[in-house]
Amino acid sequence: MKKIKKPYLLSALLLATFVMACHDDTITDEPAVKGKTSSVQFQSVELAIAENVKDYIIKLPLAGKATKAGEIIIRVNAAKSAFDLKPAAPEDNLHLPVAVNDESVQFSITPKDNTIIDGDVVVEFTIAQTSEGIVLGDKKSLKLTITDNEIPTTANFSIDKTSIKETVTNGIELSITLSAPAPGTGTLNVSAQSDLLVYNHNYITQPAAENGILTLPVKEGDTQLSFRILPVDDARFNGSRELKLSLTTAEGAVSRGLNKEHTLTITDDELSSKPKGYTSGDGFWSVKREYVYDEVSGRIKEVHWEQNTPGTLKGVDHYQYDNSGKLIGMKLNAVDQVVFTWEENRIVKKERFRENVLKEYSLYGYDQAGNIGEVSDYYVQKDGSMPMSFRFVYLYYNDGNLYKQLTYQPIEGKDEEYVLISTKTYEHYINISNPFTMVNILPNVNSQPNLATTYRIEANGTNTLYELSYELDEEGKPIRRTARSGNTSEKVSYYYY
Ligand SMILES: [Ca+2]
Ligand SMILES: [Ca+2]
Ligand SMILES: [Ca+2]
Repeated sequence: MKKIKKPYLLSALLLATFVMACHDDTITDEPAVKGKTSSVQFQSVELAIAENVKDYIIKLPLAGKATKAGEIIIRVNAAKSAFDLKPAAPEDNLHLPVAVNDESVQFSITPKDNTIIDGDVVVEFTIAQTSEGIVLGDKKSLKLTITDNEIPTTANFSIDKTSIKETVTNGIELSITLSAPAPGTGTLNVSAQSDLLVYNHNYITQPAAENGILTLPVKEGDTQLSFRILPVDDARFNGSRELKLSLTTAEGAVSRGLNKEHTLTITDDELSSKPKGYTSGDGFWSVKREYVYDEVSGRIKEVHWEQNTPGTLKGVDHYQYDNSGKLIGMKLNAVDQVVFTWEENRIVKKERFRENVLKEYSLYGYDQAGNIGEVSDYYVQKDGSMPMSFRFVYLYYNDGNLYKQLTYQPIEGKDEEYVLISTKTYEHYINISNPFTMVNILPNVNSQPNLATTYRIEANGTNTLYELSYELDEEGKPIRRTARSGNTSEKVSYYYY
């Protein structure tokens, strides 16, 4: 006998006496509680097995051999389609026969194995009934978890970036690769986000996105998913804009891999190839200009400029137009106001005001071909007077390219008499369009429609010739200009939208 604690000692002794007296088989019909009993229970209350095991044996030990033949009934609580039992369990009851001297009863379970992600199944076995001579131990029930042995397939964007022209309105298909055929059904969500692109306005998706989320269903066996982005073609100069696509959530037979992001650039046909700006200089000094265009009209809206000499100066000039699109002014870096005066469809005067006070002005004269032939600059002096400071004369080739700029200064005290102080000469041009003139006379005028290949400057008794060479992009637009003279060279880089 096992040790028994004191309060039960007496009854235990009585029971022991009784058992010893009644060990004879002749009294097997006596109530079991009065006879020798064995107890039955599960070995544990919880257990997990994989979906793909076969004939897994679940044993219920009998503490004390069985003294009588009988049976133990175990109630099975689960969707029975998930497994087979041996013996079978009609009406959810497993009948396990017990023979005399049995030390255990058992049954086996074979889960239904499949290739799909169908989740775990929990089966509860409960000892519902025992025959005479068998009592219940503590572990009356077993919670058996049949774990699904399929793992989700992994979804990754096939590539991380693409671009599409706004005009390709049937769109682009973007694919998502699955690492293995999908073991079941699932759902993958893709978010579409952009600072500049608005759904329905600038693009749509197939399947349609709801609140920026596309829902892609996954079918069993799928090895790839895809969706389409369809740009909306508009007439606006809206430039290249990025759409960020992200795999946000995955459910069921699919999980997210490492390549969760894809950037789609929608390029604009209106702004495409327009001059964006340039940088020039070397390590010590540099100049930068960037042009920003109005989205509706396509006209230059702002010029962002920066100078490093080596101290940095930068600012933004805003161009101002009237209703007909004429450039009527510029706000320079939010300080100075430039006003253009037009006559017969051309600018004849430019004035610069600071706090409404005129600081300088220029007068423009045109030659017979309509080119600007002469410019006179007038600056305010300390005494408040505004004499002419410089006079420029421009000479052109027949095709409108600038040939020579002559710079004069008035001779003090002598009316209408000038001294030539410098000339710039462009002796050769090549037949390639030049979006960035080297001589900005007025912002709405290109004095060099073609690329110049030489540039000569004569000033202070010197005469320097620069050879200009260009690097072109695949569309034939200049992307770099190198000016060489002797051992010195200077580079300018040009950029486009
Ligand atoms: Ca499965
Ligand atoms: Ca367009
Ligand atoms: Ca556009």
